[in-house]
Amino acid sequence: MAELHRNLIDGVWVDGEGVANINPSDTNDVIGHYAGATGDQAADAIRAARAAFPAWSRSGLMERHAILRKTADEIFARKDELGRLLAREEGKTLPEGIGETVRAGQVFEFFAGEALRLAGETVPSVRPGVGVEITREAVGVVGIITPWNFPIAIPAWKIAPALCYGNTVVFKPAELVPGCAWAIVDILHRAGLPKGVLNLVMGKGSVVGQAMLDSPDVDAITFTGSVATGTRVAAACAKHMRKVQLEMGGKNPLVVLDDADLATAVDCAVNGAFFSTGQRCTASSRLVVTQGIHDRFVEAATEKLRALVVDNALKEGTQIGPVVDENQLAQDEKYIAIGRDEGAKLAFGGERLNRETPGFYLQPALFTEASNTMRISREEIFGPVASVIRVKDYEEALSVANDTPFGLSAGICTTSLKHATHFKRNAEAGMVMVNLPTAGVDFHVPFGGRKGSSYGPREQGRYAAEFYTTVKTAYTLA
Ligand code: UN1
Repeated sequence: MAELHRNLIDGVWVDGEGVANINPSDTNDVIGHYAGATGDQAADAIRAARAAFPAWSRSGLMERHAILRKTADEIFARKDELGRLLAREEGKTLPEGIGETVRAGQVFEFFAGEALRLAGETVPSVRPGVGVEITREAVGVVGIITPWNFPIAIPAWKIAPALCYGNTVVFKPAELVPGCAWAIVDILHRAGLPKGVLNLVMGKGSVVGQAMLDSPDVDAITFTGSVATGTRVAAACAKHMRKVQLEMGGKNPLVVLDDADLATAVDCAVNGAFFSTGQRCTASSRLVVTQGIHDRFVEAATEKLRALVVDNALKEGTQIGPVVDENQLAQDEKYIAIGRDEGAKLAFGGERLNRETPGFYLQPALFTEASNTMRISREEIFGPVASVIRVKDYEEALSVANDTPFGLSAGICTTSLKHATHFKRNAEAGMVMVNLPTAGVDFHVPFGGRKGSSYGPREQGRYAAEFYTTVKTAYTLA
């Protein structure tokens, strides 16, 4: 059996029962074995993080900077290898995997810099002779729970700010993608993190995640994943009065107006809805198209879809990799059946595909004649499935775009400054894209949404400090 990748607890690699990590592009390919942590090991990890907190939260800025910088450098240097591991365990294409790896490096680089830019405010008091200082301090032990769809970027954008601001971490990656999580922890550990500052506990949500939720010793939890799990995380955090940050689903609209440049609109739609196999919370799953351009748009989008190469993620020329696993594929197929039953027209795709290697291949599916009340328009599918909703004009498009329980990202394709400006102001979403796909965001600016998509402070960029620090106001009589 291949080498067992173990959990890191209090600076020591700890054994556990190995679970096989399977390649969704080729189910005969076992990437490695990764130890599932027990509840007791999760408790050990939390204790270790607690013990390491006082020293780490007061550690020198240059120490934090150097470790984050070194981590960034190693990720950049190994981008091809790590990008390949990512593509192999998650199923996005090799170029997408390498791109995501570079993004993880950029996140570490950004927060290496932020460690040197910590600042507060000094203001006069309303009482003469008194001074007031406003500073930010680390929150404590942060529990990090990450999803399978961005196996390296999401761990990076949670771990980097946590460490930058002086927190200690217990990190539980998604069961389906332990490979990148293990690699990033190994890099940080070798970069010189003191023991206990970053602990890795791989394994089941019901065991490891639950131990984190139940422990009174975790001060904050940041979670990206499903609405159902996010709701449970929030309830557990409320019980302990702990800080919580949730990034959950999306049902992101891409509005296409009559005056849009057709090629731009089709590129945005196909990229936003289907790249990364549609497995992004920012995916454009609702294509809201005005009637004057509707038929031309559907025709051009279908043509583009027909030409897309769906195949093994590691194969050169593949544009869409497989779905991540059998469960997700079954969910995608379930929704395709629901859409048909609801009366939407399956204009293209939706069938399982066989390729040279056995994997979870699905032909990207495009529905037309969908309405915004159908389940396929309201519930997150999280696969390469999108629906075209025909509308009369901009006003109806905006109202359909906003009529959703979610509010992560919203896009518009138009050449009208008036409509673009109005949409930016009135879209009920955390992120708005004009003539760009709804998915694919920068690493240095805030990420997050509204309504059922997100809860708590934004992630990424300088706004990350809101979650990973707590504010102190100190008064001094001179
Ligand atoms: C992106 O679209 O570039 O889980 C990022 C997700 C998001 C990240 C999307 N948290 O899909």
